[in-house]
Amino acid sequence: MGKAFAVVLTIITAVSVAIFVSHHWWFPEVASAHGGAMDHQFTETFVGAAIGFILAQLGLAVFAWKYGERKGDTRPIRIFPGGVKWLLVLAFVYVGSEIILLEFVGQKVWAAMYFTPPAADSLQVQVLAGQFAFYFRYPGPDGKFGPIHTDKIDEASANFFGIDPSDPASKDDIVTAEIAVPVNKPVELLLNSKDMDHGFYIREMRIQQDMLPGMQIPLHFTPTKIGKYDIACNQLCGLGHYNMRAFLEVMSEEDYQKWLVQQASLQ
Ligand SMILES: [Cu+2]
Repeated sequence: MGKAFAVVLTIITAVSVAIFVSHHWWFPEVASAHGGAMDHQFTETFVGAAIGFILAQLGLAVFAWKYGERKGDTRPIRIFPGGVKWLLVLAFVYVGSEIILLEFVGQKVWAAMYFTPPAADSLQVQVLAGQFAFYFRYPGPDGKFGPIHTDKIDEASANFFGIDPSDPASKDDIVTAEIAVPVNKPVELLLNSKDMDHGFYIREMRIQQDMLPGMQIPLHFTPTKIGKYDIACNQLCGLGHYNMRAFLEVMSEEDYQKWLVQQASLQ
């Protein structure tokens, strides 16, 4: 029984690894400046986890082969050398060192996004998530966002950000239902939620960030490819979650300026 189990386990391990190795790459093509480093890290993590997986499964197979029950075996039941305590210690060290190693090699890419301030000339865009839509706000010619007044949020009058119209900083703000940015220019998003936990995820940009009520969370990236990209909410936020999406349009500088003028005229 032990030997049969060992053989089956080895076959399952080999087939699983073969499926992963022969599979095409998981993500769509990178369209942001930091995306390459992110993919590199992803590959490293994947390979590291695969080595751990193979070693653990083969280790299990070896033990099953060697110590598995045999017909007519009257010897006493064998236990791990040193007893259960050392088995647990080994498991802790094995899993723990894998996690610490991955944290250690992965923190560089993460820190480059979250601990490095955005470029001084970044285009700032405020994002507001609510059940079940995203809205975007550009600061207008004065470069200033008026404050969000939650009590003034009113979908019926399209005041999604709770803008106070008498506030001079808010007067020129441009609110849109999709976001457009010029290519190769750093962007800093200021993420807000008005009701609950939402997610802001653009696969091609390799950005993903939760959006929480009461917090304005900054997130910066530089788009490098002109195109239209899906923005998905990736936190299950209610019955309409499946329908919560918007688009990011990366344009040439010229098209972006035209788009901005057009959006301003719609306010
Ligand atoms: Cu959502």
